[in-house]
Amino acid sequence: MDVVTLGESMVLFTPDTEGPLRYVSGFHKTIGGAESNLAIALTRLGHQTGWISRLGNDEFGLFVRNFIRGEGVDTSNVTFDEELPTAVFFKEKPAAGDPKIYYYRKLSAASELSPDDLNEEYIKQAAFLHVTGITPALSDTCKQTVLEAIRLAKANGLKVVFDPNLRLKLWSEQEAAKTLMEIAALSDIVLPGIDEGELMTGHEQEKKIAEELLENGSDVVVVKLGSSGAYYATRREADYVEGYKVERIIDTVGAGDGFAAGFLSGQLRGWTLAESVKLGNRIGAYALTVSGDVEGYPFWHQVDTEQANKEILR
Ligand code: KDG
Repeated sequence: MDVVTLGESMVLFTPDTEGPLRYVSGFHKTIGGAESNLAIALTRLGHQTGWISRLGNDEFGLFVRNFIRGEGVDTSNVTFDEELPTAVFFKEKPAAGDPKIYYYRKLSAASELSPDDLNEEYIKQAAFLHVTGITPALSDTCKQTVLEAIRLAKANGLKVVFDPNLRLKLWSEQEAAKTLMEIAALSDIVLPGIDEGELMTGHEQEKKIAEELLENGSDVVVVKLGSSGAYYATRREADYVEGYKVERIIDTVGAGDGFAAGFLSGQLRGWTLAESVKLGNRIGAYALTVSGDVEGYPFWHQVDTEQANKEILR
C-alpha cells in the first residue's frame, strides 16, 4: 500500500438549483470527506490506498463505503457502528462564488473513532500516513486516534503528511491553531493553504509561515497560494511553483485534497519537490472544474497527456 488515511466521510447532498436551501426541492446525492477524496484521487493516479473510518450501519453508511470501495480504495479497516449514524452534509449554491456548507455530523459514527480502530499491521504496509485537521476537530477520541496513528506510523517508518484543512464550523480559531500546530510538529510534511498557515503561525507571508512550520518540527512545508500556485520550503531549498489557470471555476471544494494527492503521487514516483508540487497544482486545478468533490480528479492517463491538460487547463 502507498498511502493510508483516516477520517470521516459523509453523504453529500448538492442542490439542483441555486439559492437558499429552504426553497430547494431537488438534490443529488454523492459523497465527500477530505481523506477519502485524497484516497480516491491517488487511486485514480495509479496508487494503492487504504481508508480507515467508522460509518453507521445504515443505508448511507453502505452507500459511502461502496462508493469509496468502488473507486478502488481499500476499505477493509472501516467499521460499521450499530448505534450511531453516518453523517450527511449539504451544499448551498449562491449565484456566484463558493458554496456554503451545512454539516449534520454531531454524534456521527465517525466522531466515535478511537485508537482501538487502528491496526498497526495494516498501517505499517504503507509508505505515507495522511491525516487532516478535520478529524481532531470532531471529538477528543478522534484527536487521540490521529495522534496514535501518527505514533504507529513513525514507529514503522512511514512518512506523515498533514493537511490542516481548517474547518471553523467545527471549532474555534484558538483551539484549531493550537491543535493544528501540535499535529504539524509531529508531521514530516505539512500542506497548509495560506490562510491556514496564517492562523497556525500568526504570519501572513508564505516564507514566514514556512520558516515557522520548519522550526516547529516538519521537514517539508508547502504553502498553497490558490491560482498563484504554491511555495515550498525545506531546511535546504525553497521555491515558488506556478499554478494553472482554469477557464471556468465551478467549485473549489476538493481542490486542496486534489493538491495533496498530486503532491504525494509525485513523491511516490520519486520526483523532486518542485515536480511534485507542480503535479499537486495540476490535480487541484482539475477539481475546480466540477461541482462534486471527487468527480474532477483525473486518471493518470489523462494527466500524462499534455493535450488532455490543454483542454481543461491553461
Ligand atoms: O476538502 C473537502 C472536504 O471539506 C469535504 O469533502 C467535506 O470532509 C469534509 C469536511 O469535513 O468538510
